[in-house]
Amino acid sequence: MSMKAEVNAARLLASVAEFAAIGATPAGGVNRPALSIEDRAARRRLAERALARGFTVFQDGIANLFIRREGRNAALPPLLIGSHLDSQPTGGRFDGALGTLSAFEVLEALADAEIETDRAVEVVAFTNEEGSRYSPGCMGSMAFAGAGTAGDWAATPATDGLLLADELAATLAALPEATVGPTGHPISAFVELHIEQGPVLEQEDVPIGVVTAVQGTKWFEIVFSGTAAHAGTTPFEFRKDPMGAAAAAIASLQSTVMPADPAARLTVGRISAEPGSINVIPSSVSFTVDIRHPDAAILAEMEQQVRRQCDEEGRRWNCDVAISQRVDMAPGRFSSSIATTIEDASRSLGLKSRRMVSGAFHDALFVSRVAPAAMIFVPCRDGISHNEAEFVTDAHMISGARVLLAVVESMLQLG
Ligand code: HGY
Ligand code: MN
Ligand code: MN
Repeated sequence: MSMKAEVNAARLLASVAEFAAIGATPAGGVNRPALSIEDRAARRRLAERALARGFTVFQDGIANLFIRREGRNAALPPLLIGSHLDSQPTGGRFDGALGTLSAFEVLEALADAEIETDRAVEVVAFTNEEGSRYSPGCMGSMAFAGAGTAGDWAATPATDGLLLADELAATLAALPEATVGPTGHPISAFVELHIEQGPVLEQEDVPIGVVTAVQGTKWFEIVFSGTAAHAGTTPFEFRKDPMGAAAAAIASLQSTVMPADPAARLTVGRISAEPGSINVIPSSVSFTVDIRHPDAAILAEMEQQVRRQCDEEGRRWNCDVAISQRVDMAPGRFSSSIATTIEDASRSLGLKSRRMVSGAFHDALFVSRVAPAAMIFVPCRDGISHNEAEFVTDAHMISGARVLLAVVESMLQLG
């Protein structure tokens, strides 16, 4: 597979550094919540870069941002590449941004080489992949795949209180150069580059991960409700203490689910008590539960275990319990032919690769429901992600972008 275009390594690294400054945190990460001012700044910068190269820029109803380099035949569905620009509150500067900027670099490399393609190539920055400010995650790619609409989530309050509908409208309005079109359009295929966010590639010293599947994910919001009362005057037998119920339920789940199954994942990421006063027995305690597993049936069983445990502690502590599900992502498999193309591209560049399942969910999981899709992983230091210390070496960034370009050339039969 001889490549016709070449990644401009210095330009790619400069792009990553430039976007790392948008929403930068003092500890070296980024805080670019979905549909926030920082997210809009990153979108604007990417759109400006695109327009300067003569690419067209458009958005859809959920503010997925698309950059299009025309091909000879506009009637052909475009090849889509890209990822997301939103981040966790204390996120790393590579999660999502590296895939989006590597995809943009591919477009620039094709333009630099003045390569004409039959079909257009589009880069996408999907809206709200993280799901941290607004749950669920992958809103943009879900809407693109017809698995939800902006209307479904319009009234969702952000963790900072602003309604999604308002922040979405402001985000669309902040980029008047990007015409707003329908949500979801035909594509020939989708390839997403992303950091692994786990330790496997680094431990095995393999620069390219060929992602064949994504495990399933379920998110829950659990609220125990009791009776607010005085911390000093209320004996144990008079208490309806939701913190006791929540602590017992969390302790029980933490000590049983993951120890029993190395493939199982359970995370309690957020907990809060109302009224949150040191000398008041809370009236309610709410916390989130994120469970994951590659096997759908086992994931369903894990859900039942969470529900059983919470019901049991609710009874034991004489509290009410309300469990609402926020995310239900079934495990998904990617295109085996694109996976082979990624392997061939890696080999042609002299790069080792290995097939793997993603522990994190990604936009490609939903796009794979409407078009052939696959992912390219690059290693990150100590497997750390969703952490300001997230780090990827220059060499791995450049290798990843070169493989993405070679895959695009191969899928467009340019090689
Ligand atoms: O949570 C996830 O798997 C993704 O990284 N947002
Ligand atoms: Mn991501
Ligand atoms: Mn992430």
